[in-house]
Amino acid sequence: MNKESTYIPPEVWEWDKPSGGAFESINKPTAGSAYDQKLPRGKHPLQLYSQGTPNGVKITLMLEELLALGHEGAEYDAWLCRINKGEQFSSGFVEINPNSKIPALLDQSNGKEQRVFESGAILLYLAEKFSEFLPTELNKRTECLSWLFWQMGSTPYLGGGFGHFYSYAPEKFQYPIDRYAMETKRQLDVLDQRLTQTEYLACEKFTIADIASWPWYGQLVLGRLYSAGKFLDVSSYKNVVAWAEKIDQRPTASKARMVNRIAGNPKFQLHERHDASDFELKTRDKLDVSE
Ligand SMILES: N[C@@H](CCC(=O)N[C@@H](CS)C(=O)NCC(=O)O)C(=O)O
Repeated sequence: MNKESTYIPPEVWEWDKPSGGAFESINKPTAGSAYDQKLPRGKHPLQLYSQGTPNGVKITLMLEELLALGHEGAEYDAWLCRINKGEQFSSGFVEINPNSKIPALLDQSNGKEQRVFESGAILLYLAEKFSEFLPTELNKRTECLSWLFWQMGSTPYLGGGFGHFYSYAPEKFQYPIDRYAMETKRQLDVLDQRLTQTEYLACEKFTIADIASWPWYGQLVLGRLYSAGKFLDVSSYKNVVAWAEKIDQRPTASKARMVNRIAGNPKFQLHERHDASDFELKTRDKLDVSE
């Protein structure tokens, strides 16, 4: 970075102009709802308000896994919340998640209402509710929660750090790209070394720790995130690649990636999911794509 482009911060920061980059129209320094609108509700116990980003895919992967195990109580309506249009700032969404970020879940089972926000909290809620994907033995349960919290704490450096400056920022700045590429590679090495010890992140079984990490680190090493596979030399993290491919082969994985997805091949975009048959009948290629 040369001297002319060095930023000298004022004494008090003020929001006097949009920040530039892919999200400038939705980013602002205040919280709360921007307009009044109720959220739609479907008939199923679980109502998911989300978009098919990696954080969204964590929850659809968990729900499809629970349904594959036969848990009828995990039936869900997935409603699309278009974050690039600012729909996370509707009054209805903010009631469910005061932090205005997808994914957000409302459990309306048994005539009660429970909101859950933050993807890690949603995974833990569903794991406890259905007694699945969270080991009961203390040592393994603790290991599982350690990796779950590792993902929640680490990934903002991959997404908000590396992904933002490599893909979305208005210009390519070397300092942040170097800083976050280094941290992202360090995190991939953490996973790679861990996966020499166990088959899955927490233990020999697939758990919510894997469900939380795969949509980010799995997609990254499979070359589906930020077109950064070559730049980060992801193929050198052989154990992470093998782990990612194994999870990718689960029948639920492709479904999970389709729900609330609004980009890419229309065959793999299911904007809303209200029934298992929607994967066959209601993808974008099969609907009138006039909206
Ligand atoms: N820590 C949150 C992060 C959620 C998050 O960052 N969601 C993004 C999409 S992946 C979002 O809703 N962004 C909209 C915005 O920032 O306004 C979680 O894991 O649930």
